[in-house]
Amino acid sequence: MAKEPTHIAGGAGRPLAVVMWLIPLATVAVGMRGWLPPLASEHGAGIDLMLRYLLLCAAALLLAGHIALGYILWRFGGQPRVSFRMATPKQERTWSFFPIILMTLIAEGGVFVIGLPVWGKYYGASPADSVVVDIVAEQFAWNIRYPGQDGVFGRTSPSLISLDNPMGLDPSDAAAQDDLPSIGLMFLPVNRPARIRLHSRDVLHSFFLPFHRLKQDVVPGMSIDVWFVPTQTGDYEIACAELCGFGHYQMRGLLRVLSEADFEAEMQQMPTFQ
Ligand SMILES: [Cu+2]
Repeated sequence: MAKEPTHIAGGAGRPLAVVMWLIPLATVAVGMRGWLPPLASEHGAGIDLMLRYLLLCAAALLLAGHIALGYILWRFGGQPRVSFRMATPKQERTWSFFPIILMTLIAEGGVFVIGLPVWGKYYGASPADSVVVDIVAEQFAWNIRYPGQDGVFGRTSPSLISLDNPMGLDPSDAAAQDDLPSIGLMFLPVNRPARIRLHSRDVLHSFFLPFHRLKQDVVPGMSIDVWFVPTQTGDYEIACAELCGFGHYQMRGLLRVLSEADFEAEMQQMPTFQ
């Protein structure tokens, strides 16, 4: 004869139930603190909303699950034995299907309704008056380039890469003459769209502007564009969010967001490639 299952929690059922309730409550209370850095871009509001919505869904599920588990411990923990009544296969199917539908509607629905428009804008075509910046990531620096007066980026070639010419700009190309290269320092005008064109010279990097809620992997062999509108002037860190090698920690740059007039003045002062 099969041995009857004995109780698991015994007399400790009620203290365990309290722990079961307190842990998620403490987690949610800590999570309510504002963890995000102050927002400094237009599209970032949509990203923050998406993040808060998903955290709220996760918190509700965490609380609901722990309240139910705690209740079972509180109610039945002290019993000398627990008898199990197994569900029928049909009941199991029904109760598996129900949470799938609920989660799809609540969480995935939120992703589609809130997240998809932000995603579409982030990767979509940028307005005609956008400032375009070309960035080549390398171990362990951000090579930044503006097209200069002619508005056209000059030709580049990997064979021309050197210490003095880290982006491999071609001096024989007329469009390259007035290009404005910079290492680790990027200027942008406030309240004007900026299109960032990302390439990598070596390994996988990730272009990260935490205050602007902008993060994009930089993949060797690919050219990836994202665009955003900075809404605050000031200095912001450009970080690499990909563990890209031993010097990863020092792969930092600076984004300086200026007024339109200051930005134009800065562009005038930057030395051209040739
Ligand atoms: Cu990196």
